[in-house]
Amino acid sequence: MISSAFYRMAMTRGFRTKTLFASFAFLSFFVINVLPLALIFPGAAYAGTSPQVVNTDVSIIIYEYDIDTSGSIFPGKYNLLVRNVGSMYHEVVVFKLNPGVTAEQFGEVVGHGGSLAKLGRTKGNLPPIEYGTTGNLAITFEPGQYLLLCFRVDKASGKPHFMIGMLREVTVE
Ligand SMILES: [Cu+2]
Repeated sequence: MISSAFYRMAMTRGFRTKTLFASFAFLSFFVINVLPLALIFPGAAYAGTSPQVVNTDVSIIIYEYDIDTSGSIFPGKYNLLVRNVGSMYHEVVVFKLNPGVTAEQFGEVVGHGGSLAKLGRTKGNLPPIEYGTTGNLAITFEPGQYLLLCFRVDKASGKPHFMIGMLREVTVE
């Protein structure tokens, strides 16, 4: 009984010592590492809780003549992996449509040599990449309607690729 009580006491004291040490270690860590960082870069110490994560889980496949996305895109930062699995050069232009503008209207206006400025604006682009290669497209998506397009001109028909299939409408919400 005595040894048991002594053991319990020793354990309790040991626990207290450990807790105290852990508190001290945490405080030291905070004062030495976090506090100066917070003073130099306000907000940096909280980077882990801010929405700065770059999504790398969506890829885009381009070929004659289509653009496929591997998954849904939500508002946020993306580093899209683009794979050209076709047999010619292709590009990806990310165009954000103004509210109310449809893909059909975009096709009509641009097909007749109209201005892109009234339809929306370009949010990013991956310059043409060779077939069999990959590229990366870093882009921040806000809620809205987007078009993924290839403006390369088809030699046989003289038409831009987006008019013969390389146009993908994407809703971000
Ligand atoms: Cu193309």
